[in-house]
Amino acid sequence: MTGQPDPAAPLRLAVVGHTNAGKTSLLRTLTRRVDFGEVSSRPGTTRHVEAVTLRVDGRNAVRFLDTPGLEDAVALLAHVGTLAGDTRLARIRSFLAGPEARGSFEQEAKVLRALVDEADAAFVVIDTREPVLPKYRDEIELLAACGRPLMPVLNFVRDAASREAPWRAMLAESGLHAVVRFDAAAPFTGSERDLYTDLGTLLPQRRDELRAVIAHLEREADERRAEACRLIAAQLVDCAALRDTLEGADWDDPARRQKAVEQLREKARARAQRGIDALLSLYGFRAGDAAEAPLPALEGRDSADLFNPELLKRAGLQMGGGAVVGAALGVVADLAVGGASLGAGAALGGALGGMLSQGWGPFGRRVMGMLSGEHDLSVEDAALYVMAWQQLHLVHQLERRGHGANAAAVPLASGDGGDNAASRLVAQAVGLTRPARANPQWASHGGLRERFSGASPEYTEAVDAVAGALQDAASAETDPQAS
Ligand SMILES: Nc1nc2c(ncn2[C@@H]2O[C@H](COP(=O)(O)OP(=O)(O)OP(=O)(O)O)[C@@H](O)[C@H]2O)c(=O)[nH]1
Ligand SMILES: [Mg+2]
Repeated sequence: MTGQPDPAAPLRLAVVGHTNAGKTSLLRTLTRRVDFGEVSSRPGTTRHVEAVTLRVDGRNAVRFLDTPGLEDAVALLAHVGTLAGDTRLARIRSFLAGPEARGSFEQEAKVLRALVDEADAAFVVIDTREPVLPKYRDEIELLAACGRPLMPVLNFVRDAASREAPWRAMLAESGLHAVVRFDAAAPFTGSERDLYTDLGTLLPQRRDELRAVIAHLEREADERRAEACRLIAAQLVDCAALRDTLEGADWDDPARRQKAVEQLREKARARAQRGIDALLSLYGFRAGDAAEAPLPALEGRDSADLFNPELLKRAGLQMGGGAVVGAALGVVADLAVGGASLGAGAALGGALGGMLSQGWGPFGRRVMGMLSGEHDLSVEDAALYVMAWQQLHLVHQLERRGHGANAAAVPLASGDGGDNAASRLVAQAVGLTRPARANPQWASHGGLRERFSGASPEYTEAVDAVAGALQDAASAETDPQAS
């Protein structure tokens, strides 16, 4: 159990602490596994020691042990004090070998056994909302007696009730000077890096392994964001390619026309929902974790709906005021009705453009009679902008969210951030979907899993271009100085 580490063996880290401190939540967040263990606000949730590994470059780099919460440290410390042994660790071993370890202190014994026999070090998770009670001092003393390096992890530090200072003071008194702040529900940017870096000060002989873990996590984060941008880009290109054709008679009937508009909107919403689900799963969350899903939406009611008129209006401004689509079909301008553009089709030619942009009225009166051909409906750029912005914002949230919180879902943004570098880049990304307007067959690439197989080079090129602009937008949003 002691001596030099086997370089092929994973680093073994026990996660210990008082019941309900957020141990299982921390592990979910560190391993990005929303399905690991059971998380609940009721105490005593985790009943057994459970392992979960973090793989780095194809090998098991860290083996975490989730443990049950400590409940009765005061009584246990008193009991251990009565046992035979020259050292604290010897007395802990006597306890683990004795009958009480299978009796009234069974829960505590599981924790201490994991620490003594199966761990190289431990994270001690602390609910900093709690006052520093004597029982918590006893917990630290018991854990320290196990002779393993301990790294306190201050949890719930974002909570208004957090009492970080007295906890830090108590830990320092106990000889625990390396302390990490970590909110398992909403981790700070870089706090994972701090966690492993500081652990390296306690485990100097494992420092290189820990550096490799950090490098891997950062690479993974970059790759995840690039993949997220490709997913959003595929949704946008797919939606830009959506095109429904209306026969002349359906076109002439306002009710049928409106129905066709709504059908197209539904298609766009369904695709957006698929994009959201794909993003959630990419970040290790479950579908349904994003609140205010745009489906099913009542027009104008749902603040996060793609076709919310207010959002479209703002998006239209950001897009440069116009709703100019369908250029590849030879159409100069579109008649936009709440985000579903009523493309006039190639047959119209350019001459009617100015008139069409006036709205339904003039169109109905002056043009309707002239036309009896087919008409194309397509999704307006402004709606694509709303979709891109919402999904990018979701990515931003997911990057900052822990996997332990089973409470609040991620809200979908109901507006953009105004005119800034990020929103200009989003507008640029939408502009890059243009080739899709001339390729209605691309709309069927919507199945995300197979989105790149069998796709034409033009399609892949368009998705890559849009994804590139979205990546720039994501960086601009994360770091406003970056652009
Ligand atoms: N706001 C917030 N909630 C958290 C945080 N960490 C955990 N929680 C919540 O606190 C409760 C307890 O979390 P668990 O992860 O089950 O705690 P535990 O230490 O594993 O508990 P036991 O297994 O019972 O010992 C759950 O409701 C979590 O969602 C945090 O950092 N911030
Ligand atoms: Mg637990």
